[in-house]
Amino acid sequence: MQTVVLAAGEGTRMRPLTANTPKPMLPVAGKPLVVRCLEDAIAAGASRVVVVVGYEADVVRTALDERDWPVPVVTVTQAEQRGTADAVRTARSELGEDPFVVLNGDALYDRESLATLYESDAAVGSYRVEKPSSYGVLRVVDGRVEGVVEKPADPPSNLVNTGGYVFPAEALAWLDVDESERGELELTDVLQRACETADVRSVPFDRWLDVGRPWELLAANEWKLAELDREVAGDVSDDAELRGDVVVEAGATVEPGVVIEGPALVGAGSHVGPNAYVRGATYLGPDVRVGHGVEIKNSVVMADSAVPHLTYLGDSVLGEDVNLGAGTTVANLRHDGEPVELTVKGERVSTGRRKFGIVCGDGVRTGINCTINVGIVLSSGATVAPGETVLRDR
Ligand code: TTP
Repeated sequence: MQTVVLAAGEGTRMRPLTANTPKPMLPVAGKPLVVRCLEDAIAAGASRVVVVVGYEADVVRTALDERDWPVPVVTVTQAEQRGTADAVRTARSELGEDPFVVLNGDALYDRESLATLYESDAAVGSYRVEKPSSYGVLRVVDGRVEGVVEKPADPPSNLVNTGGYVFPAEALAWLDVDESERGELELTDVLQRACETADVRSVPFDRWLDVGRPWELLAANEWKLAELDREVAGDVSDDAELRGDVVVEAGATVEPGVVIEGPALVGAGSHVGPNAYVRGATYLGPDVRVGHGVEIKNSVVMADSAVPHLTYLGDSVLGEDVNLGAGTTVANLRHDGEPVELTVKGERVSTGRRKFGIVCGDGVRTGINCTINVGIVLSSGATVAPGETVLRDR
C-alpha cells in the first residue's frame, strides 16, 4: 500500500540533540530513526513511500537517496511545519486515488503489528498504556474507533494513538482542515472525519515508541540493540572479552583488557580500550574513542565523540564530537530512588526512569575530575571547568 512517512518536524523536545541533526537522522543502533521507519514499513507492506521532509530537509533527503530501497521512495518538502494534515497534503500530488498509510517518521512500530495495519482498509494503530492522559486517546467500541480525544483528563480508554493510520482514498479530499487550538492542521481531524464515515478499526500494537524526547532515544536504542545478533567484523584483541550479542563493525578496534557486554554496537572506526568496560545497551557511533579505565553503561555516544580516560558514564546520551575530560563522573540515580527528571522546553518532566544520567549536545567539553548530576542537559558547545560539580543545565 502507498505510504506517507512524516519526517518534517523540527524535534524541539529533543533539543539539544537536534541542534545540528534533524530528529529523523538521530541514530538508533547504527541507523537513522527514519531509515528504521522506512525499513519496517516496507517489510510490513509499503509498495511506495513518500517521505515528507522539512527541517534540515537536505540532510534527510540525502540519507534516503543514498540507500538502495526495494520499492520506490520519493521525498517532498513541506515548506513550513504547519501540522501533520498539512504534511500529508504536501504529499498529495505523489499519491494515487487509493487507500494510503501514514506513519510518523520519528516512531518505532513493531513489524508484526505494522503488517496487520497494512492488511486493513481503514485503521489506527493503537497502543495500550497505563496513564493515557498525556496522549491522544482513542474511543473504541468493539474494535471500531469512534474518535480521538487529545490529552483528556478523563480518558475514554487506555488505547493511545500511535500516529500510524490507514486512510480510505476519500480522505485525500479531507486534508484541508481548519487550524486547531494550538494553531496546527491536525491529521487527527481527518481521522475524526474518517471515523464518522468509515469502519475505522483499532489495530493494537505489541510495541510502539514515540521518539520525541532524549530518554526516548535511549529507549529506542535499547529496543533495537536488543534485536542485534553478534557480529564481529572489526579488529578485536584476543585479550578482550565480548559477552553476548555484541556487534563490532569493520574498521573498529577493541584493545586488550576490554570487556563489552551486549547488547552493544561498536561503530566503524571506533577505538575501545585498553581496559575499558562497556555494558549494554550501549551504542558507540562511528569514530568514537573510549579509553583506559572508562565504564560506559546503557548509553548512546554519537559520532566522533571521545570518553578517553577514567570516566563513568551511565544511562546517558552524548551528541557528536563531545569530549569528556579524564575522571568525568556522571550520576545516574537519585538518592530517593524517584524517577529522574529532565528539562524539556523549559519544563521539568519525569523521564519515568529510575536511572538516567545526562544529555550532551554536540561539541560539549568537560574538564578533568568533574561531576555531573542526574538529569543534566548540557547544550551544544557547553563547557565544564576542571573539578566542577554540575547541578544545573547549561
Ligand atoms: P511532532 O512530534 O508533534 O513534532 P516534531 O517532530 O517537530 O517534534 P517537537 O514537537 O519536539 O518539535 O510530530 C509528529 C510527526 O509528524 C513527526 O514525525 C514529525 C511530523 N511532522 C511533520 O512532518 N510536519 C509537521 O508540520 C509537524 C508538526 C510534524
